[in-house]
Amino acid sequence: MVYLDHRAKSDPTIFRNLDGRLVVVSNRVPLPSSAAEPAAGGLAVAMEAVLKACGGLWFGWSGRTSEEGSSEPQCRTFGSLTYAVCDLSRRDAEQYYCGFANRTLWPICHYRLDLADLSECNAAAYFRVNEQFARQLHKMLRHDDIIWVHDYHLIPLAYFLRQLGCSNRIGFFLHIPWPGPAVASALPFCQRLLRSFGAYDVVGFQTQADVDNFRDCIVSANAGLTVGGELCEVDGRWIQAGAFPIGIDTDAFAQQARAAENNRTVKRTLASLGGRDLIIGVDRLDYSKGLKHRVAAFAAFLERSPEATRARVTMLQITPKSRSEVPEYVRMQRDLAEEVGRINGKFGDVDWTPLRYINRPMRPAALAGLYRMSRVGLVTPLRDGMNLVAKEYVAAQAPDNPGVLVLSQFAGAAHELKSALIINPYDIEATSDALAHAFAMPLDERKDRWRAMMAVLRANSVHDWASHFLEALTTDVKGKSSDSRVAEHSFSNAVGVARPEPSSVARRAPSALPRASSQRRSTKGATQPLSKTPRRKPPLRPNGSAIRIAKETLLNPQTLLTP
Ligand code: ADQ
Repeated sequence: MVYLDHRAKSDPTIFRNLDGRLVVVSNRVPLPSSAAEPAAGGLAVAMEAVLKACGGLWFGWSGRTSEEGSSEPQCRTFGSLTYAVCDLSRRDAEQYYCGFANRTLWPICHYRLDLADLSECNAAAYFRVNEQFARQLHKMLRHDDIIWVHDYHLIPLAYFLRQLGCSNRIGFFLHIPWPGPAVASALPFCQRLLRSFGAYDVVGFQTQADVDNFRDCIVSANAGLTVGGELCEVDGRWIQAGAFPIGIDTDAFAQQARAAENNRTVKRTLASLGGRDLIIGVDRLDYSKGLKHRVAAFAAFLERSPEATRARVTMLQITPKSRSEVPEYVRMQRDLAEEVGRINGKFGDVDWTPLRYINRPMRPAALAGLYRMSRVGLVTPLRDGMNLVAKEYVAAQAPDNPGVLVLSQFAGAAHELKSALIINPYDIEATSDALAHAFAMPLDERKDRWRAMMAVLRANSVHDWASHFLEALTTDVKGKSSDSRVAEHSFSNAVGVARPEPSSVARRAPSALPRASSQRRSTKGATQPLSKTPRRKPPLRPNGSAIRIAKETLLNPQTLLTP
């Protein structure tokens, strides 16, 4: 079976050798106020590096709302890179962004069915806004643009672009986990969502486990069929679904950490510790990050390790608030602050605050220095697509005296950083034991583990990640153009294998389309057949009941990766 090895060293010239312009689409676009101002966040930095190397267009939501939203994107160009952003109406921002994206897709993809809002009007807004974005983007597209769509906010975007006659190569990368059918089937319009993946040419996930889950969902929701390798047929089109684990700019981050010795925040922190060892946690304030479990594990560690209490080991948890407009986040914020107060009250002393809890973002240089001075990086998400903090912590360490990474088995990063101390974050005692283990670990073992992890990070930087994805997107492994239908002969000719026998194919029954066939229109005379199966209307009502959503929503633009 022919498929790309995403772990092979990338070809950096791919950025420059793209045949067409690169168009990146993400929910939020970090519009700089000047060409010199760097974008914030891993994704932003990575995409900016790629777009600067090859030029292109970055399209998405401005993060602003107005009564009506904007009908035309506002564009700004810096050198060869154009940013195009649209405002949303308040209602759309509330229902699409705070609603379906952050209160339905986010919790379900993070296995939190208990927190999912299954409101039908939010789901409708999600498809409506995606259609709106597609219309606005379509006007700006050239025939040879390569389009790369990011994250769960925009799953159906390509479907709507195809409806408008777009036949460009379109790829999608999901930054968060994709659950198996038992969980994903709780999504309102689950089949419709899954079938809209069929409009992409390449769909990328963080881990092979996510890919496997996706393939299982396709089959179990009757949305398509899967064959060996990375190919799936979804809604009559072949898509390549593969794992493309995201990396960081390893060497640049390591360099930043080395230089951070002179950083003011780092110096102040060091002085305030008075020689005590530091454990560091860095996360957006999000229930997926396992913060409640983490502080409980730290308290258990103090409880169970008299030496740690005597040595006054300190934990620094840097956690900027996020999604404060979503009620679950407000509750979590309050509960966590209370718990931190309780732990400090119980263990603290007049000159020792065991748990320093900060709700502010930090500049990357300070963050890199704080990672470097920390004896332990404590990363305990209950579920995470990748978790870049784990990778940043490793990259920031001093080679001659590296700290220890304690990492949740439920982070995508655990699939790569196997030399970390891998823990089950739900198991508070095991996590507290891992902390004790980390402090007792001899220098040689720390060095060995760090070297192994650093080799992994160096072999797959964020630039490798982008270039692997773009290689896949610009390589026609399926022997088809984006506007072609699945053809028996083109499949076997292109990949050099016989079309699989029906027995080796997980088959789906004819099923509903993302939209009724009468709505499949095209513009400029370019028809875009999307399915060869008989069509039925999709079920319109999701299961479950609507949970009340906040009416007065204050959008708080976040500069982190997945606000
Ligand atoms: P996030 O859920 O935001 O990302 P993560 O991967 O850890 O999580 O990335 C967070 C980024 O924000 C890191 O680069 C980190 O340095 C930065 N950050 C966090 N707290 C900060 C603070 N206080 N100050 C400054 N910077 C801070 C989503 C998915 C992840 C996936 C990424 C990338 O949820 O699973 O790894 O996208 O694909």
